[in-house]
Amino acid sequence: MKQTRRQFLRASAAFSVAAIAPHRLFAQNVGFVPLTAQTASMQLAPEGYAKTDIWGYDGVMPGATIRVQQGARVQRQFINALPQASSVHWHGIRIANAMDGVAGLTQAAVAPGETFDYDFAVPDAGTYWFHAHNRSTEQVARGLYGALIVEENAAPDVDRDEVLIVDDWLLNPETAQLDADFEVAHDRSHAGRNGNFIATNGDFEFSTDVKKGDRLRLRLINAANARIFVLSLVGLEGWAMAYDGMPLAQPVRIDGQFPLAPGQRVDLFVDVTADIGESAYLVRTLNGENMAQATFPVTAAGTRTTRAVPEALPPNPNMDIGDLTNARMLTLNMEGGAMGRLDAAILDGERRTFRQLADANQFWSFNGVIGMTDTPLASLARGETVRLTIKNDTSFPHAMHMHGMHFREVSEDGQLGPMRDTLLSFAGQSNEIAFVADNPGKWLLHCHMLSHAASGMMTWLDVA
Ligand SMILES: [Cu+2]
Repeated sequence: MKQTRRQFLRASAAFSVAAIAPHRLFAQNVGFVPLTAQTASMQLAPEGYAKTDIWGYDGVMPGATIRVQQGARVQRQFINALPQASSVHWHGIRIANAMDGVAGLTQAAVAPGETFDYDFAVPDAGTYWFHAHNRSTEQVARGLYGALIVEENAAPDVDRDEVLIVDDWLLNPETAQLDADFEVAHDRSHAGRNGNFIATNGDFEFSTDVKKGDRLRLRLINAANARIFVLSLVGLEGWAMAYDGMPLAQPVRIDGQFPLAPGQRVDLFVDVTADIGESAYLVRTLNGENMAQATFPVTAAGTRTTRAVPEALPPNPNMDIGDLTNARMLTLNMEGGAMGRLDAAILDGERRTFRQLADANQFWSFNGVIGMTDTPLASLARGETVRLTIKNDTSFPHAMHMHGMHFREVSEDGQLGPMRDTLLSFAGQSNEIAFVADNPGKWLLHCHMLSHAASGMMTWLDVA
């Protein structure tokens, strides 16, 4: 079956998930729900193509959504039934450090056949996600992720709550199998590993019926290795309610396109304004073309036709950054990559020329250093307020993710922006973020373009 790339992207056919029951390889700890990373296959490409071999939690991609109440505990016995060591990171949760799941920093990678008990409280309501954090470029691309939804204790006034995980896959158009070279130098030195097949919740023609006038909560999560989704709404009047889990003080009306970088989430409230018999859409714009990222056929009238602008979601605890006057000032210079200006940087304690770095398949530096070292970017006292300037002296955008703590962007006039855990920094930009180092432990700070993280863009903060 020969198709052009575009036809492949657009092909339409029925779709069904082949859910494979998890193997019960291991005894289960009392109270802990098993979460098994395992190989599986699913009909990702259109019918007529082969099923795609994936790695999934409990054999499905995305993994089953974990939904808990704010303040509850999450207890999962991670079971590694993969042929490769792995670990689970709970992205955006202000978590106890030992549960953060960063192989090589907060725990050892869990070997094949071994288990690890994750046990943590979720202090903040909102939209979070979990994903593999060992050899992430490969393991997330193979499908090891799912949504972690923390519900407000007072349910907001919406008719529906939908988790929409957007992702792309790099598939061989003949075999529908994932390109298994996860260390391509071109991807690492340029924009990262971009896929040629795009879908929502693993369904390239994701569709769910709605009623006119309904208010939906759409929880968008970008699980892609590198793709920045450019999204907009058609037939929906919408408001951004939260970024990266954290409620906005005031809902922000969606007007036009908005970006969603890898690792980022946005909670939208959307009112269905399209007429019965029509469809509303979440639209992605790519190379000047608009395509349906999710379709909402309007099949009936809802119970309400007019609505007030939504009230803000209740704030999470500890969202106040306080006074920045005496904040510690730090700088992170991001350099390297193709079309960059990096002449040399430190790799494994030695100064290497950019040519030597490229030979080692390493391309990006933070403050002149490539990748993780024993020395953190900064050692912070617990409770210390920090202002961190992130300078993007590269030719590519980066999605900087801080583990364990959320930050606010500081604008040039000193205003504080929304609280987030992942900052989209465009080429040539300088962004300042501020945060309170209130969570003790070793916290990774890295680019969520996973090929970039694997080729240099990783450091960490030590909070004592
Ligand atoms: Cu990057």
